Amino acid sequence: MPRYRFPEPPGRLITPREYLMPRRTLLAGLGAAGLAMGAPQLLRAKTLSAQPWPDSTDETLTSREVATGYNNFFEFGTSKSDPAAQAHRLQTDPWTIAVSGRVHAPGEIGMEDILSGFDLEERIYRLRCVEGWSKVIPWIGFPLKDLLARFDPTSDARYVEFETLHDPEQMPNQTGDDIDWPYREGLRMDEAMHPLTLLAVGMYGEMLPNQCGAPIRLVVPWKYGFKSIKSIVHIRVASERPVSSWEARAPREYGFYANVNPEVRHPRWHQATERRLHDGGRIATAKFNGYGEQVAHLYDDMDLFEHF
Ligand SMILES: Nc1nc2c(c(=O)[nH]1)N[C@H]1C(S)=C(S)[C@@H](COP(=O)(O)O)O[C@H]1N2
Ligand SMILES: [Mo]
Repeated sequence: MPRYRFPEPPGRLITPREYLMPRRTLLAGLGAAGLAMGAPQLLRAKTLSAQPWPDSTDETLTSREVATGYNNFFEFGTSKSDPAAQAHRLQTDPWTIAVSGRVHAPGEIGMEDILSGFDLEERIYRLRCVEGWSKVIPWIGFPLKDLLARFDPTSDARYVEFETLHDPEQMPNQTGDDIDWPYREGLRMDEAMHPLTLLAVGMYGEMLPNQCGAPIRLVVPWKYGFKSIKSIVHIRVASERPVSSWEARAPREYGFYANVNPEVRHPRWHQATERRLHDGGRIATAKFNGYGEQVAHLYDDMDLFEHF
């Protein structure tokens, strides 16, 4: 018996035809056999329909091949090709996320509960991601706020911290010291509650491939890529600002906020342009990665040069 079924698609379909044709659901990928094999499963059943974020980009999508072959996932190595070559070692089923800290209902939630709790068939978000290079990806996911709500944050909840799995047997580069493992990231509560802050579970109509952060990762489109932490096992709601892994490693290079700001140089390189991966073209990087209309108000009274 399927553990999750897509309802009938809504009438208005916006996502490009090529991502509607495969007629897949996330369901097949949930089977133990499916995920254990590591390959993203072809998803069966009803049409995967779409209701993207209304202001999502109309830029050309990055091909699936490029998006899944050029990655950063330091747990598997530091070169862009390591994740695709090594991430098959990661066992993503079963998977649970523990939610702790400033919440009234701390606990654990399994991936199948997460997936069955959201109308994923209506949740395709075509968003751009940037960090020197840029991709445009049709994510499947849901706003982080919808998961946080299930755990009922307390009134002094001001930040959210995320942690990736720590298991050097599955993640071979965790024996090295590139990062103080496990990989950790954080958001301020209003950033975490913004509807553009997603937990992604799929892309291109399939379950996330391991190198892209299976089975569940963060996507924060107006921030530099390193904020979008992969393969999350722990979410801690906090009253104090957490210190993220990159910030801990090099505080002058990687700020907590990490908002895309082409005017703020990284000490070792400028951040004014990006290389578009779909055609190799170099283009000017937009402030907030182009999502300023949606998110600039979050930072109205902040100096974004000081809080970079
Ligand atoms: N756990 C974990 N999450 C991670 C990383 C990582 O090394 N480990 N790299 C980050 C960085 S630096 C980037 S640019 C993006 C890359 O995401 P992509 O490979 O899907 O493009 O993932 C982010 N999330
Ligand atoms: Mo990155």
